[in-house]
Amino acid sequence: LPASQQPPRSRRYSTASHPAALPTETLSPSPPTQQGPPSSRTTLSFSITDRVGVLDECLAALRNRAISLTRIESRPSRTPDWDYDFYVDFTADAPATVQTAITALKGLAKNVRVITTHPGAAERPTPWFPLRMRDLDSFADRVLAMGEELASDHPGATDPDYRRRRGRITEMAKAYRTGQPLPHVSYTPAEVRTWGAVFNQLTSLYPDYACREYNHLLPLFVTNCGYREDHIPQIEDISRFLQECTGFTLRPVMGLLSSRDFLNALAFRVFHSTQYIRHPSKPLYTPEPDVCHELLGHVPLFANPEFAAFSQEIGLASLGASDADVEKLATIYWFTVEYGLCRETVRGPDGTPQSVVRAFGAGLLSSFGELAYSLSDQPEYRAFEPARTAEQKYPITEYQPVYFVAESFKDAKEKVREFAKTLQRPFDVRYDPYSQRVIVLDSK
Ligand code: HBI
Ligand code: NLE
Ligand code: FE
Repeated sequence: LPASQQPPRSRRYSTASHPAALPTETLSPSPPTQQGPPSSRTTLSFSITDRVGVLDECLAALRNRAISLTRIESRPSRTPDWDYDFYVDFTADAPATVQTAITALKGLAKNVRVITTHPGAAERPTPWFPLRMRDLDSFADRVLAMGEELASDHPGATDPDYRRRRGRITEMAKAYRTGQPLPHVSYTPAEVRTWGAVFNQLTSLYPDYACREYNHLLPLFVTNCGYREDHIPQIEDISRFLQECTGFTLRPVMGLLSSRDFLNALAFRVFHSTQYIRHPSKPLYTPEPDVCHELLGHVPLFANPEFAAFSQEIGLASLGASDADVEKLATIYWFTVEYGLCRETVRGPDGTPQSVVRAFGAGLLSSFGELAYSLSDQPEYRAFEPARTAEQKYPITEYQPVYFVAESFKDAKEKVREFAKTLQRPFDVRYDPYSQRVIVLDSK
């Protein structure tokens, strides 16, 4: 509504700033941003024993320090006396002001507890993030053009037919919009041969190189989505099947997205999938995502409910995160979802249990060359520890010099979840699968 037609703002201190209380359109497309000069935001609770004027005295302790209340709620305490609990949100000009107000409140009220406080100096404008499924349409043409490093040594860079073919496939991805049927690609016999070579080599390694969860799921895709040596499955069929398993869906993409865009989509349980295939001259390793990497590397594990939930959590953590935090999440994603190794126990030939290292990262599960290399004695292994792993530099166009080994597939998921929770943001987010919207909860 234009400002002149908007209902008058509530004069009460209330939850009016809560997103659920606003018409949803006002939430989109911009998430909460800082207004005016930076100020610290605090949520605290306190209790009083009822007598005339006591709340007024408590609020005066805030008012006298030029602290502005943005919310106050009360409820009867669970005590036999006439006690009340209050929850307040407020903004103040500096953390020191908050401290003196808390000290004053402690002299007037009981159980003064700071629930959260965000120092103003650290506040930053929140980067844009998608709130509705169709906001993902804006990623369509925001791809990093075949990466500068890739261009020169990419085997397809000097093959005009290959480039033309890719151009036609990526045009369909660029034109795709939410709600439309996913583009169908009629692969040529030569493309199917490339797929077949990759498929046969990889499936011969999986029993001894891929993690147990992957080996459990792959046959489902043979049965339900036509994974075969002589057929490149269509993302439409895979997306429909994944949706029935875990609610994950695929969207076509022209190529590499920024880490932020790519991770943001995971919040919606959406995975961006390329549809073109690698150059036939180098079937065993390509630095870029292609249909082999997406379908053989990534897709099967999205049918695992826990892996799906874990992927979405990384996505939710990336929404509106600082550039530095997105970089950390992307690095952790790289060393788990893309290049993760894990330990597992298998029965040896004589039936005795033995501990082995297996691959669960998609970049390994789609590359015959790197899968074998990663489980040889050539690369360096380090224990997976998110806070440390997040700082590791890595090359993107060659085999990884360092891999991180998780105690188990499950352990990797749990550790990443814990890590994602430690990243600070002045709001929290939820995903509502019915409306396919992100809900922003203010004042975390
Ligand atoms: N874009 N299309 C696409 N596919 C990816 O796997 C991908 C990406 N952009 C960034 C990215 N991966 C990495 O930065 C991850 O570590 C997030
Ligand atoms: N190197 C992988 C492969 O050859 O399948 C692709 C990695 C994409 C990040
Ligand atoms: Fe990938």
